[in-house]
Amino acid sequence: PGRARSDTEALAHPPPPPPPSRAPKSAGPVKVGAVPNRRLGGVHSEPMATLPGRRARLSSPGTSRLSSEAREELRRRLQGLIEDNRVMIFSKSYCPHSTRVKELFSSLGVEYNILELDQIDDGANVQEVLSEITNQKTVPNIFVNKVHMGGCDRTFQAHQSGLLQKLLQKESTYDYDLIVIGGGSGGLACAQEAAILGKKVMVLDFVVPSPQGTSWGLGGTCVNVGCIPKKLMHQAALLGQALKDSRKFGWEYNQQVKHNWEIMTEAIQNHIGSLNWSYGLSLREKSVAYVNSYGEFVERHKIKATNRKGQETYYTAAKFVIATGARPRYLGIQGDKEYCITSDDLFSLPYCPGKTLVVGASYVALECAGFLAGVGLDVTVMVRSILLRGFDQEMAEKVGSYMEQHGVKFLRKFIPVMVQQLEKGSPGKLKVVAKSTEGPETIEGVYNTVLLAVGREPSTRKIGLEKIGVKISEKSGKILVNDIEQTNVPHVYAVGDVLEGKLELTPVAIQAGKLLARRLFGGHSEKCNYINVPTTVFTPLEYGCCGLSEEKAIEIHKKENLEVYHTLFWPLEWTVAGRDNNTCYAKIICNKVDNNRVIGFHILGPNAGEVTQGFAAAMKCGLTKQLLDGTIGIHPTCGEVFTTLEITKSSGLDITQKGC
Ligand code: FAD
Ligand code: NA7
Repeated sequence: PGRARSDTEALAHPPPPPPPSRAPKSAGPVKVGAVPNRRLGGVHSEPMATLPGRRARLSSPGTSRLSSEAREELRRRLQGLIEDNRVMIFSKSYCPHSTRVKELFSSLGVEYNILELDQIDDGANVQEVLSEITNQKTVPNIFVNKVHMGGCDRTFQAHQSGLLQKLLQKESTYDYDLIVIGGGSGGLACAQEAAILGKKVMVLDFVVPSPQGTSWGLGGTCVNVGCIPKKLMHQAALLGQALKDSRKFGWEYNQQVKHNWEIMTEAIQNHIGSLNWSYGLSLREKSVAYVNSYGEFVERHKIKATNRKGQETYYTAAKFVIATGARPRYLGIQGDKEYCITSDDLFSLPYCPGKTLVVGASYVALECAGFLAGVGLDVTVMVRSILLRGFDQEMAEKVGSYMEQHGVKFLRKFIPVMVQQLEKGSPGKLKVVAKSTEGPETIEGVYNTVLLAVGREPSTRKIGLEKIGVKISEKSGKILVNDIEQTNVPHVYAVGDVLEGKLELTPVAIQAGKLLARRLFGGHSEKCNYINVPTTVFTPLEYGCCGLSEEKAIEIHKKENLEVYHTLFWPLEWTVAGRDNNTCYAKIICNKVDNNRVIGFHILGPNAGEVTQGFAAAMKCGLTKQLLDGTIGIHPTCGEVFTTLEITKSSGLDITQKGC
């Protein structure tokens, strides 16, 4: 028997799904094949299917209420269904001719997709546009391997003459089942999973050099210019702090302790090189074709791949995943692209950056400022408005004030307006002119390096999306997808940093990519859950969190429905070392009207990421304050503080620690 696939799956942003009873459900094998785009054409003579009293009306082309834009969009959707399905039947659930055709394909054991026009809101519009495409006004309207068969009679005639069987036998004319554009966290995860599921997969990955000329290998942002080098440089800074602490623990050393940027960078780059190599190997092992070329759509199912030498090759695929990530933004002021660097350049900078101005105040900015100061550099952060936008602001301010107390300077409410080179060199000298965001005041400063960390631009504007009609947000440039990461063009999907309104984190991209491949090719239905994703800001005082910030919790649940428990704490390791008491901080936000469920988890302290990870799993399981109180802590650790939280913020009681 054949298998009817849900048309809501094939239609991006479809109208409300019809009742589940509409599609005959039966098991069936079948690999989809396709032939080049040809159309038999011809007017079909079957009468339009009707039921007494339920006559479907076709609006005549002249009186159509569809705007030309909506008509174009609908035409694209239908074209997508026709191209993406081996057998596509436009039908009406009550039409006996449609039923006969479905029975025919079922008896042939062929998978088919149906769109029941009487069960969708825009059925009449679909029928109208279909008649423009096929010159056939009636249903059923059938396509086999992109060839227009006609209606019921013609399909049966084709079956009798053997034409139908011939059409069904045609193999896919696409080069690949799946092409993934972008070999970073999300793209690699998706490609490898699809290959494991037996699909023919290609990944294109190409790094456009930064304005400073930096480029890197396979693996995307995280491995090359993100999480990995960032955390390793943070570790370099932590070791500097540990060296200072170690004297208190009895370590004696006489050598002058200083940090060597070149040694650190070389070691980190070597590690990254080994990761690039292992990604390539892993793709080969799974028979994923890897092409080091820049991909851009030229047709709905065709991309152009341009390599470093400018050679162009064309590839086709049944489905595409866009995972092109994002790149650092520039300010658009005089001197920024010429003289400033970004995180794309910092981690492989061949010389110590020296006195550094970091522009921006989100987590990339503060993390970089933190480890640069941690390895002994003179660092200033220029903040336009607030620290760590989007994060809990009480925590953000604590992160900032710790950095300030440990040598990082903050220039608040200023934005740079010009960067000028005073001296060339490695590093050279740059003059920065900045103006206040609150008045006419301008200031000047001289730095060796200016690091811009003012946000990231999704890599979506130069990949031919406009040619195939994939919608992006005009403002952010990010791709709009539904809850199955499908764009408005049904065979094109997207994961990772390119997605509008989703978290820009490596594990999120990986999870979304893997689950997408399983849904597309493995018969799974699990969707990526973007709720309660934990994250950590690796600033000198690390900040881990999961769930809602206090501000967001108040906005969603109202202050009177919340109870916030908090405390300052002093990690045991910091006591003997003589480091700050009453600086580390733990806070949970509980929803009183939902069994005191923990909806926000926040910690400032050493190893915040390690602590947060386990609590995030507990939150996935519905963690409540009562469950936390019933959990026995591990002593002596930082995490145990969450099992003994007693003081509510609303009580106003003192949370400073008097002893150890
Ligand atoms: P990417 O990993 O960016 O991969 C996209 C790939 O596609 C790139 O290789 C790109 O060159 C390539 N590409 C682009 N266009 C094309 C094209 N047309 N053709 C072919 N290839 C193309 N996340 C965390 O979870 N933890 C962290 O600690 C963390 N730290 C970070 C620190 C920094 C400094 C930065 C910048 C990011 C950090 N992130 C962190 C975020 C994380 O790196 C990203 O969320 C993640 O890499 C996104 O994966 P992706 O697959 O969407 O894109
Ligand atoms: P974000 O999170 O977009 O933050 C950008 C920061 O840069 C933020 O502090 C902005 O201040 C600041 N900014 C933006 N434009 C300017 C100008 N013109 N002048 C001065 N300051 C500016 O970017 P990140 O790069 O830190 O991180 C992006 C993602 O990459 C992140 O989610 C990680 O997953 C990896 P604002 O608060 O808007 O005033």
